[in-house]
Amino acid sequence: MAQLTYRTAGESHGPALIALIEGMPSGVPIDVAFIDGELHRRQGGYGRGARQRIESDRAQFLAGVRAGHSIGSPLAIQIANADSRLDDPEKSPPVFRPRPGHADLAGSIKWLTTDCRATLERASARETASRTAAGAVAQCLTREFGIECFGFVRASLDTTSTVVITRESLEQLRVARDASEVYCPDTCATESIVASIHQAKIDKDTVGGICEVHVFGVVPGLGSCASGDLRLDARLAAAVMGIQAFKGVEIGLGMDVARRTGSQVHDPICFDGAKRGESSLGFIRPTNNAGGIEGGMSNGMPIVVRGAMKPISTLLRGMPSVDLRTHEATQSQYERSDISAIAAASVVMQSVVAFEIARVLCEKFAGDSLAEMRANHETYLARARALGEP
Ligand code: EPS
Repeated sequence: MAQLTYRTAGESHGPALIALIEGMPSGVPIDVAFIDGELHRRQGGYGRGARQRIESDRAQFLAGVRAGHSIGSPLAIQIANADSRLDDPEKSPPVFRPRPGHADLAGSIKWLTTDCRATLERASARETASRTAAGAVAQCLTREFGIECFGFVRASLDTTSTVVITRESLEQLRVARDASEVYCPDTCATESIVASIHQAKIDKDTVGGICEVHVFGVVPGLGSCASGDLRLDARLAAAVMGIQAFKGVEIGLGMDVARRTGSQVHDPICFDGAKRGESSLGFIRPTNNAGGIEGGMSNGMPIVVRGAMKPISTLLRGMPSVDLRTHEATQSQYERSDISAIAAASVVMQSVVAFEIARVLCEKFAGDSLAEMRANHETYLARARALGEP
């Protein structure tokens, strides 16, 4: 069967966005309410622009689903764009003054044009609606294996939340996150981040931040140390860096591993037979500096990924730029945009991380149907739990 993959298509102001998912086993319940809920969350957050009042994203399944379940064929999802105007020269005029930080300059040179419009339409983070839909479908699969993904905003500018994320408190954390204007389950940090986005608006400036995703319930052995491209951490890093505006990714301690000695970094290994039934198979680690991944493979601890999003590159006040037609110095062109999309980015990041987890799950427990995957999963766990037994 095909490897689990997805592709997206669509421009920000074209008729629709598309996600095409291949390799999904049959029999997976497709929870449309959950998928639309994730699309709705992605549209929210303090600092979003006027576009979100125009759109109300919904996933329309065009293929691959029957009676609420996947049928083993490719899934095609369409999300309609209400603000469709790509070919209207008045509403979508050419952009000749590229925005520093956006795809405008590099893309217009790449495609040999002085008009950045076509580049910016595809580079736009509107495309992340498709990824959110694909990732939400992936979560319909991972949930069947007891895997829970939780994405939120950890930091922005000089505010960093110290909130502790545990599986036991996931329900409360979800409620707190969803009540936060910036999807941060920490009231003080939320207030501070909202205040800085508000100030950026006054200053005609923009704000980024750090998103974090925790994945609970992943059994050991997903991914592989056999080659670099199969490593789970490498795949997660590529998936997160593939999100528009992301400039950094960390797993577990991340960059801080370089500032500590081995004994301060590596997580001791203990065994508790009473916890054999859990996803760790009883191999308890008092710390999780590895972020749930060792040797490119899941180790049974929660997977922890952080991603840094730069501030939005469309500034109301503009930035120094040049006119591509004349090469004369000018200010960058303003296009309607957001002040901050960090809350939305946390939903997108949860989705792309979930998709990678679903992908390695399908590799390890390959099957054409959910039932076959489940059987392979149970056989593996039974054998893994029996290791070391007399
Ligand atoms: C974006 C510019 C804005 C954002 C957009 C990303 O779009 P518009 O120019 O239509 O106002 O709102 O994000 C979305 C539309 C979305 O749904 O996330 C950009 O230039 O990247």
